[in-house]
Amino acid sequence: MENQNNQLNQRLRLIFATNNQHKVDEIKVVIGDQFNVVTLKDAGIDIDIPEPHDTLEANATEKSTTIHRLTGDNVFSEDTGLEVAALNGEPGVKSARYAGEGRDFQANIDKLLANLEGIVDRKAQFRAVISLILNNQEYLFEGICGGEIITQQKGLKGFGYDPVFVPIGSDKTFAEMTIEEKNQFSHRKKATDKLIAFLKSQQS
Ligand code: ITT
Repeated sequence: MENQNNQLNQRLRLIFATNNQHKVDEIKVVIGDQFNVVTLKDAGIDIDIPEPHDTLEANATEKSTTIHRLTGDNVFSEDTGLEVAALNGEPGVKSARYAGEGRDFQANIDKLLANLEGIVDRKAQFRAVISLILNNQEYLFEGICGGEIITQQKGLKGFGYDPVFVPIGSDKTFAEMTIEEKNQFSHRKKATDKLIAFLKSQQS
């Protein structure tokens, strides 16, 4: 037991600056017990972090620096956008609030499908940007998943635009996949893999 506690104490502790439990669930599957990932909730921090900027990078930085300023701890955050080619990259950085301040997943999907009605080119990508603040220095990691937007939503798992997004290499939407299946394709998994590789390189 003491041995186990020692191992736990030695793992690098990182606060994950998000209020999105789906992101926490997906990233925890990738990181496993390699690092001690602490959610805002676990850390007792109840804050709605603003995302006022017009790039994913700047919003990710805003989230990690806000929590870093508050705690002084090592922190990472993640900002993701769905970039649709025929819509000039929209909803992009506005993905969460595409259909309004209510941040309603279904309303966002309805607006997306309405804007793509009759459009043949359905190409899209999810782009995730992770901002890590480690020992007071910031590092950014990106993950991209290409795919297409289907015309009618399918599946009940996941969150956000998952029911209308089919990644390249699959015939299922993200909402028809388990977290493990989604992680075989996902933007978030790719960005997290880069984060893990970097953290390991800093430890050795
Ligand atoms: P935090 O800022 O607290 O991390 P959030 O939900 O506001 O959580 P983002 O600003 O990064 O996160 O996400 C923007 C929106 O993009 C999110 O609300 C979803 O609608 C969508 N989204 C992000 N990742 C997604 C994914 O893996 N699958 C489907 N939709 C996703």
